[in-house]
Amino acid sequence: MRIESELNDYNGRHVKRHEKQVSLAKQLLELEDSEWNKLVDAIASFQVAVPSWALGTGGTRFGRFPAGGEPRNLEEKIEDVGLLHALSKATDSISLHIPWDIPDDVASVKAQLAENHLSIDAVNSNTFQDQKGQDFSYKFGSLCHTDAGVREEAIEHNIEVIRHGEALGSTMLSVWLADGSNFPGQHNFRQAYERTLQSLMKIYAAMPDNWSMLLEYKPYEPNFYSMVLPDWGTSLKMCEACGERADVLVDLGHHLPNTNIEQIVARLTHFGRLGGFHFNGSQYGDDDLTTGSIKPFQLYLIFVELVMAKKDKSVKNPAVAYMIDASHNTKDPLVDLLMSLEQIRIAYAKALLTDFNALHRAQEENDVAGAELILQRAFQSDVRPLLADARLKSGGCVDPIAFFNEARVRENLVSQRGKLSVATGL
Ligand code: PSV
Ligand code: MN
Repeated sequence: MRIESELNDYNGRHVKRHEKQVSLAKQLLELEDSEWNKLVDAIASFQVAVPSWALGTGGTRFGRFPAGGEPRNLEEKIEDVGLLHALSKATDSISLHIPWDIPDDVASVKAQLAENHLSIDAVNSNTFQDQKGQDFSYKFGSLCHTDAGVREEAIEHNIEVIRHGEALGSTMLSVWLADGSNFPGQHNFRQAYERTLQSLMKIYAAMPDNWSMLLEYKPYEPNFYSMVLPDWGTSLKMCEACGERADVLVDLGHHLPNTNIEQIVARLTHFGRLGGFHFNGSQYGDDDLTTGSIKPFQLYLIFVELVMAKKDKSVKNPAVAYMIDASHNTKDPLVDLLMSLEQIRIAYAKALLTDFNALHRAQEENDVAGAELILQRAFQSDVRPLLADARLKSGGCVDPIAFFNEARVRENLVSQRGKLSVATGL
């Protein structure tokens, strides 16, 4: 969908109001122009990948209610992320899931990516479903399986994912395993761990030198008694055993309720093994809700850790891959993703506004109230004009969701792709 002229027209009609808000925000946040511009640049360069599987409706265990106009193939998924990026200027890459997103024509996919100013983020393997024609079943696990044949099949699949990723210019393999047991006694926990590790080591060895592996943990699946990779500690141990280019991936929804995720983030940065994030919102478990919709303060605290780590020269490997991993049932998927992108940048901007020197002093002096007040001061600020300015200065839209609705983007997609189009994948 070509939107440049409509976008310029929309921005032109709203720029006066935006300028007024910028001037008020500068006063309220007590920022000089140079400080404002520095923040705008930092926010503008903060990019979060969108996964190919989040562009359509996900559904629940009981049903799915299509949004209409959902992308039917890889090209249309790239088109949708291109649109999200054109509006938000906050998502310059797409993460693919193999086998759902195997390209028919690599050269034309690359050309389409370049046209949309996008690149390929991590490529994800899928050993949580059996694929047509495969020799063995993952019913009782994949990399952890008792049968070496099944393990080999899952290892080969991951290597095939790496090859597809290489062709498209990716440099990251993301591994999430649904391996686990349903009942007590089913698994020998120690052996299941060891088999998984040996399998992962083979996959790691097959990666090109400039690649890294992201290992995602998750405490439970419905109907499961145990997961082979349930927590950050297990993931960290496996990464350390695999090698320097294996890092832990934190999916916000993959924690039991009330887990202190910000402390996990601090631990992993301390060990130099935080590789990536999957952002989403969660009330109970892996709800895959809009990022920041339930616990915006926790999201801010996570960013405080990330920004602090970046400032700290003793932290090794502070580069982190950011991605949204959400599912949409009642909201329009594209609107939901725009909402998440906004919330993530809001939390980041607030973390950037945090007075870390004062926080450090308060911590050293055991000034408990003072330390908390420093965080609250930044968290309670309204940073939305900063974000809008970052978008405008990068050529995006002053208000992406208002534009999306006014330009009737979903209605246009429905007329092009149909009401019942189904995204390949989840
Ligand atoms: C399943 O929980 C999951 O949502 C994981 O978070 C993965 O990242 C994603 O699916 C794609 O495999
Ligand atoms: Mn995830």
